[in-house]
Amino acid sequence: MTLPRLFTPTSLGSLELANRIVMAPLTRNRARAEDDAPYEIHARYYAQRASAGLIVTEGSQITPEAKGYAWTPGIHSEAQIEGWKAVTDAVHARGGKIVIQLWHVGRISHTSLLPNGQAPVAPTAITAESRTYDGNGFVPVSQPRALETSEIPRLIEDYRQATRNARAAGFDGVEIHAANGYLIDQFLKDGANQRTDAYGGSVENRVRLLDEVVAAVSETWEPGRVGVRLSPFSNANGITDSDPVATFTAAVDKLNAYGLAFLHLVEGQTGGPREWPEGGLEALRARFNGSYIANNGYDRQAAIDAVETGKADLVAFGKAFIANPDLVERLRQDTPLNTPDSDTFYGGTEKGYTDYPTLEETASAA
Ligand code: 8OZ
Repeated sequence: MTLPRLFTPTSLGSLELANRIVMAPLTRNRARAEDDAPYEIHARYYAQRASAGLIVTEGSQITPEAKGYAWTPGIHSEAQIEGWKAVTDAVHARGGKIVIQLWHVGRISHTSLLPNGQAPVAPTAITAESRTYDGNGFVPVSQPRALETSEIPRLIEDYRQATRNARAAGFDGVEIHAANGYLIDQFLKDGANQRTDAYGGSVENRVRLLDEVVAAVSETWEPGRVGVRLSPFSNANGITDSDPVATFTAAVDKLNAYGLAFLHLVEGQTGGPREWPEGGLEALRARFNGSYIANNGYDRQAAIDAVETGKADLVAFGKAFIANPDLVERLRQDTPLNTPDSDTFYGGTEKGYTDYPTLEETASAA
């Protein structure tokens, strides 16, 4: 039997990958409380998963104002860069590739998580119907304030600086988080963006922030090391759009100008049903001129089929990677998978993080 393409090497922009299985970005809320830095347990966790063709890290705030949950890591301070350097060294020592997800939550935050108790920033001062985790429990997100037009250049500069930091931390590239109802998605979707300046109103205006961020990030590093994650049809974090096919057709057209490493789509509802308007997802995928990473609810056979038929170039797995550090080997051998424990997804330390056994460990314990 020949090896399915899913398990074969590929190039992704400037990167050479050992296979087409991607570890999806996964928020785990285990950064060091005093400085939001990753540390030894993160290096161990990611190194355990280095056989993925590509690891996309958990979302990492580009500035203190970009933070929306307790204990998420940042990529804006020296301590954070140093912590991430240990992570990238550990992954590279095992032959893996790792990009960092650059994250700005926009309105999905709480004043208690932000500098000086300030309000979250958003395209428009509309409070999301969503909750966040403030370190004690789930709380409704705070009322945001609308960004002034004059603040946008500073925001773009924050993305540039985070990209420089990612490079200094030894990453292979970055993924721009433009999905799941966070800041860039808030600009894209008209349920959250009612601006009357050049960043709101028409589709052309709503895709402007994404376009400017991608331009800045790819010029700060190189386009072959930059990917973008979108969730066109997702209502995650209370976001809506009146015409996602039109909005995201315009977004993909913008992205096509850059020669990016990849486009990574959450297909349907984030972590939920794979639903979208008839042909909508397929049209977006066909319109993108680079490598396509598919995500959302794939199992082994669906991933093999998607890559075999060209529906996807790579497939990202989330929960399966939480519970299976050796997911690639398990999929290759078609062996049973460990079951993820949702009680330990968010927060804590090693338990449910670095203690899931590999096949080998399970065999030697038997
Ligand atoms: C789960 C919990 C908190 C944040 C996303 C970054 O949905 C997240 C996230 C997921 O993109």
